[in-house]
Amino acid sequence: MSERPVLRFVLGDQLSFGLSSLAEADRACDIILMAEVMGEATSVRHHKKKIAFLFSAMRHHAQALRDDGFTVDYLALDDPNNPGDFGSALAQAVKRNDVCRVVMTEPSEWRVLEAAQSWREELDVDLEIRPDDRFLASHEDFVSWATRKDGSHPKTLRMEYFYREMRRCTGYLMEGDDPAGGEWNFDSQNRKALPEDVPIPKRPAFEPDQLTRDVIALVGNRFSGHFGDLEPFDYPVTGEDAKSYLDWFISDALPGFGDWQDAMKQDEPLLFHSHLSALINCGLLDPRLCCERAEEAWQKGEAPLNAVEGFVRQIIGWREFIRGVYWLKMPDYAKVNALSASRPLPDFFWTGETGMNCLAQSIRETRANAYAHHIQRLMVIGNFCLIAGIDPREVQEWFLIVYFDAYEWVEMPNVVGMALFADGGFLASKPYAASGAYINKMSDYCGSCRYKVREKQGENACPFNYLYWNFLKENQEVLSSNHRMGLIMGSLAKMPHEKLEGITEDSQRFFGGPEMKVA
Ligand code: FAD
Ligand code: DLZ
Ligand code: SF4
Repeated sequence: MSERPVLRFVLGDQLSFGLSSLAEADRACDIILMAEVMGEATSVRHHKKKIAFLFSAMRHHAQALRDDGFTVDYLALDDPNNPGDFGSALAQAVKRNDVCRVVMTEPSEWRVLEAAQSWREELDVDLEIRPDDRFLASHEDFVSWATRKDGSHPKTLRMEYFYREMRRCTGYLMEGDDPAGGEWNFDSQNRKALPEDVPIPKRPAFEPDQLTRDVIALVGNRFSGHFGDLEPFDYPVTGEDAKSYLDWFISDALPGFGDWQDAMKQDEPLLFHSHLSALINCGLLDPRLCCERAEEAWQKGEAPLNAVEGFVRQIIGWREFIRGVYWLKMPDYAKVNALSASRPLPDFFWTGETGMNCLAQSIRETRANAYAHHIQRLMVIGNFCLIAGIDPREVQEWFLIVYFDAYEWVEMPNVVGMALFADGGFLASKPYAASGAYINKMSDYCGSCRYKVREKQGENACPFNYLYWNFLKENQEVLSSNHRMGLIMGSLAKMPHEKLEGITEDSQRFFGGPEMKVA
């Protein structure tokens, strides 16, 4: 009698050979299920380039698994028998392949994990859900770090202390028990404005093959109403191309990553950022490999320590910390709104049509590339949403739709915790609120803006200038108790009444004006 196969269900962001659900898989017998489903592609109306990237990466990964000897049951979106959701696709595959049980790696998102738990009850075979050990810290590791001896959680968590633990555990950039170079964090060296004459490395383009072209045609047909440009499409979509892209980053961009990490430049969407997040998040690249390659570059003298430490911190610090906070705080985290922000998201988030050049640039680049770098996300788009008091749920949905690295586990804490302070400071010690002066210092956007960054009041003044003070005023009660805001809240308290009135007037005019139009 032949053995019944085990069905190994691999989700779209689990495109890794070392996946826990594939451990001990029997290539001769077991079956891997992968499914493109309408329910996921429309759970929010994802950017066209994001869907194309993920479907192409999924199809290439299925092929790579087959080349490695696995049998893959791949359900394409346009398969006439595609039921359109994960649960039904799984139930059909269990029957079709007469499997004895199902194994999967834990979904990265709460919504999908909840659904998976319900599939257990509906299937007539066992469903085993295994931890996702592609992350360096397990849920238990994070909870134990974030919990006090008496079992309670502190009111705030700080990434820096978690990061030091991660450095100790991984041994990355350690010299015995001490951090390499004598400091844990070289961020103070990483805030330089970008001089005009610094050449920007050119990101390599990957020509779409037939498989990617098929996906582009499919997405063009089925998702034409979704946000964003589908073409040109030149992203890496295979594990091999992802590694060669990492090689490029390590040699060409990493050396400048630290110095100009906070800089922004007109028509330069990438600068020295890695563009690796989508590749890491969908599983094509291992985060450990990225850190090891960066450390090796430092050891060989090919990249300075401030750059390498900054990059490693983003991956073993921020990325892991963000994921820990998501699982610690869900499901309530989705609803937090500590500052009671309630304004609707203005239309220009979808059109890019605004006189505010910093926002127009960042949103148009997002529309073209399904990517914006961290400082555009945090200090331009996020900052605007914070100081204009946009409803966190609307902001969250926008961020989940538009970026090709966006999955709820990473998008949500970054939006509600880091950018909007909507969790009341659990994740960030103070709001990342800034006036136009910050954007002007870190970019060349203001030079070609219709607004005047040095003007504080009136129709031509940079809106970030008066919205910043208006935000502090509107949230005076909550923010006055934050000790890191002491100095600025003191200045607000001392501000002459007429000046404050002018700020309120400008802000009201702006909120009621064309920039904030909602269809
Ligand atoms: P780099 O600047 O080159 O950084 C290197 C790597 O570090 C990234 O590839 C990423 O894996 C990791 N990293 C850096 N910062 C963070 C962070 N704050 N959280 C998690 N990982 C980090 N990142 C996502 O992956 N998906 C999202 O949906 C997402 N949404 C965000 C929303 C907002 C409002 C903000 C402020 C940040 C968001 N980030 C998100 C974090 C960060 O902006 C992106 O990871 C980064 O811009 C991706 O570009 P990169 O690969 O060029 O990053
Ligand atoms: C984001 C996304 C999209 C657009 N489509 C699919 C899909 O068709 N099939 C799939 O397996 N995953 C997709 N994903 C990712 C999921 O929405 C979700 O983020 C992951 O399953 C993690 O929970
Ligand atoms: Fe942005 Fe203000 Fe500068 Fe215009 S002037 S680019 S709105 S910061």
